[in-house]
Amino acid sequence: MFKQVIVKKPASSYVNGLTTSELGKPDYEKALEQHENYIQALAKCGVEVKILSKSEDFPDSTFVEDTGVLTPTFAVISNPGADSRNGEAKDMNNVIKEFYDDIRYIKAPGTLDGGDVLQIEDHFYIGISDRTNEEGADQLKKILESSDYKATIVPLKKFFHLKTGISYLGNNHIVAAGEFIDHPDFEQYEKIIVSPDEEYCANCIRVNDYVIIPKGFEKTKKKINDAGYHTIELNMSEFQKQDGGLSCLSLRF
Ligand code: CIR
Repeated sequence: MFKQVIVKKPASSYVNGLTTSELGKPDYEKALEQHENYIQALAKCGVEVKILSKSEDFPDSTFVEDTGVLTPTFAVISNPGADSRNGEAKDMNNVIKEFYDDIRYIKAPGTLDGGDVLQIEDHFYIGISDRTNEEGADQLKKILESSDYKATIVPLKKFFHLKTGISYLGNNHIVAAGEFIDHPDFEQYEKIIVSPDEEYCANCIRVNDYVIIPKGFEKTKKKINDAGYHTIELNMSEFQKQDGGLSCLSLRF
């Protein structure tokens, strides 16, 4: 059960943020509208939403997930792997202090993006990607294991972040795309398989009684509904253009 969520308004500099997609430049007004709908959807899920004001200095800072990893008892402030995003973690540290007394840190030369961390019950999976290096993943693994969590490091082959291709819904169900469909680390879970043409839908978030999914992925939506979950669909077009998905836009705890 999540009680609290942190989000951050996109700044107008958002349209100049990092991306590998070829979907075109985001429309800022549309991004603001989609972000507002995201906040409304979270509120419908019964969480309290803390909305941080925008920071023009950090174009990608609306993707707050990358700045931390939150557990019920302690927080880990990450050390984001992209130079232009690294300072976002410092800002988030000040916010997290309002909620947590116990805060740990990923330290250089370790880098880690929260988008590379997937929690499945008491087991954390940590992706090694262009943003999260081995040193960062090892640091997080040690922090988690010292608090009796399990942790597995998963080197990524193609996905941008670990959670770009896999989500956990609860009840042993994962939503998996691409390299995660047959991945040995995830074979013990019951899979909702995402077809290649719907890959963007592999990043979805279970928030209490709902699974929030991106709009327009009918096959995956049906599979998630058939597995017994209520879905809320959101148009994510302006975030997809900057390589962002539903999980990236919030820290949930
Ligand atoms: C970036 O390249 O860092 C942003 N444009 C997208 C970050 C997406 N975050 C996430 O998947 N957790």
